[in-house]
Order: sequence, then structure tokens, then C-alpha cells
Amino acid sequence: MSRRVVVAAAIVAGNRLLLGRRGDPAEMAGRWELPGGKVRPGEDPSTALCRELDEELGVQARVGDRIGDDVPVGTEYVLRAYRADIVAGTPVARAHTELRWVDAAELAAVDLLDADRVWLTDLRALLG
Ligand code: 9L3
Ligand code: MG
Repeated sequence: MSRRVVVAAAIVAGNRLLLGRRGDPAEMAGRWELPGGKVRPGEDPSTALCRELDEELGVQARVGDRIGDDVPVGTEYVLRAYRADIVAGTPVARAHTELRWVDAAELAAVDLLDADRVWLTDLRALLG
């Protein structure tokens, strides 16, 4: 069985990164993540990320380069991060309980999901 790919976006504006706070499932509730979600069978990962950002944030995005390494999550998923830029719209929390733009110091202090925490060095590099 191959792992299902979950795509996530590092959206940076100025010196800040956009994070969403998960409301579910219970074991992840209250923790922060890069927005994104599961690639559908046959779907291109970049297309999937654009779709997820539209669904979760209500924005149109352009997906750029990958950042960091793939991160296995449990036995089911592998998580993959990309740079993304918003080309239209302003992010609204449609799937998260809260959104937040964090600078490097705030990123270091926030309660990120364990999987996303693997990218901390890569994310910090984006924030200068
Ligand atoms: N996940 C972890 N970090 C992220 C994202 C977008 C997702 N930045 C994990 C949480 C779930 C799984 O991947 O276990 C599927 O994500 P979603 O479809 O619930 O967003
Ligand atoms: Mg999601």
C-alpha cells in the first residue's frame, strides 16, 4: 500500500507565514499547521493544493517550489510542502478555527503539529 500524499502550503507575505489552527480531529485540535489536505486519486499535487487553498482559505493561489523533505505521517500519509503565493482573495478561516500570520519568533513559539515541525528550519529560512 502506498501512502496517500497530503499537500501543504507555505504562504509568506513580507516576513510572515500563514498558519491555520485545527479544530479537528480531537488529537490535533488547537494545534497549528500549514494549510492543505489530501491529494485525490489521479489529481496533480499542485492542482490539489490550489483546490485545498480555495476550499480552506477562499483564495486563488499559485503553487511554487517544494520546500523541505516529505514527512511520513502515521502509516497512512506522507506530507509534502510547497511555497505558494496568493494571487486573489484574502484568507478566511473556512476549515480552521483561526488563521494567523507569524514572524520567525512567533513561529518558534507556536504549537505546530509534529509533522509540520519537521519543516521549521526550512520555514524559518523563508522568513529571513
Ligand atoms: N496534516 C498535517 N499537516 C498539515 C496538513 C495540511 C495535514 N499541514 C495531516 C493531518 C491529517 C492529514 O494530514 O492527519 C490529512 O489532512 P487534512 O485533509 O485533514 O487537512
Ligand atoms: Mg486540510
